[in-house]
Amino acid sequence: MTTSTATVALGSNLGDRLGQLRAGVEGLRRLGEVVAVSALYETDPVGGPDQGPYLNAVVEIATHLEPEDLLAELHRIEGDSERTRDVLWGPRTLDLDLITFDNRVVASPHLQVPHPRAHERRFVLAPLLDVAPDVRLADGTTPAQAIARVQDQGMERWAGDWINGDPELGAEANWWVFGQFGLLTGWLVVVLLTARPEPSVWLVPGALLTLAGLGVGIAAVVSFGTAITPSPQPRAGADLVDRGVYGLVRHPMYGAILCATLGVGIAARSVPGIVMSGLLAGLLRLKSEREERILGIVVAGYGEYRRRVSRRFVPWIW
Ligand code: PH2
Ligand code: MG
Ligand code: MG
Repeated sequence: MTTSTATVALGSNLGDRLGQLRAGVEGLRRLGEVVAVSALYETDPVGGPDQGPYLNAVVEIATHLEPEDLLAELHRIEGDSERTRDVLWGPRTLDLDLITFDNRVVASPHLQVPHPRAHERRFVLAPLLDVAPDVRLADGTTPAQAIARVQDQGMERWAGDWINGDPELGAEANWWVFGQFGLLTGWLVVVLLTARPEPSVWLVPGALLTLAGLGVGIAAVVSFGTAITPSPQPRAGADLVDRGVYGLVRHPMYGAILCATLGVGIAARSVPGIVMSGLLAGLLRLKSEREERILGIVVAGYGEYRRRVSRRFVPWIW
């Protein structure tokens, strides 16, 4: 029996995207030997209607199947993921595309190999470069040559073993925590040094804001549970928390910290303290953006949650 080497591109932008990609690789293991799995990529959608970002990867398999039979099996695996095929290039739970098959050229009505558009798509080329840099694409180029022309298509690469573990922010996670507590310490020192103790009209609104912040902070811990952490890296196997204050904003703890520090600054009439709260707001905004990138991959349903709960820190406002 002859063994052939094929590359298959996987994509998902609906529901539990990572879970579906893993299920796709599991399905491919039944068609032959999975020789290599690329890194995981989050990619801007290319073509089609307005739709959410994709997760993409490429797998190389050694198989005894012929191209047409392999294609039929890919469609069967897609069917197992309850894929619906209503919109051309529209959102899908799992898409498996045959990219190359040895160095064979197939041109039949329902199958073209090498894939006729792979060389125009960074979401195929980047992961293909990870596993099979020497393949020839439909226009005769290699992945490295073709990718130079599509650098404008947005993507982020998540290195590491995404089959057995979650994507990780790595050392970056620690820097965000370090920055956050550094700014909080700076804020405290600045407020203590510049507070104006004589009573003023600012005392009551400042104190109310501080109490509101403390209340929201406690409510966030109650909703999230004791597994709450200052790290932007989600814990392994984390579930979506969308109850309580997490139904009002996506980052109630950050909202609480901003509210409380601003309240203290106002009550103490410390302009430098208020400026520090502003810096903290900027840092927490950037931190939450990085955090949401990885939450969107690791926590099933986060994309839908993000659309439902549209504000990060302050209901209706921010
Ligand atoms: N698949 C499509 C259409 N557009 N865009 C990205 N980023 N990733 C995909 O897998 C993808 C796409 C049709 O299959
Ligand atoms: Mg496709
Ligand atoms: Mg397809």
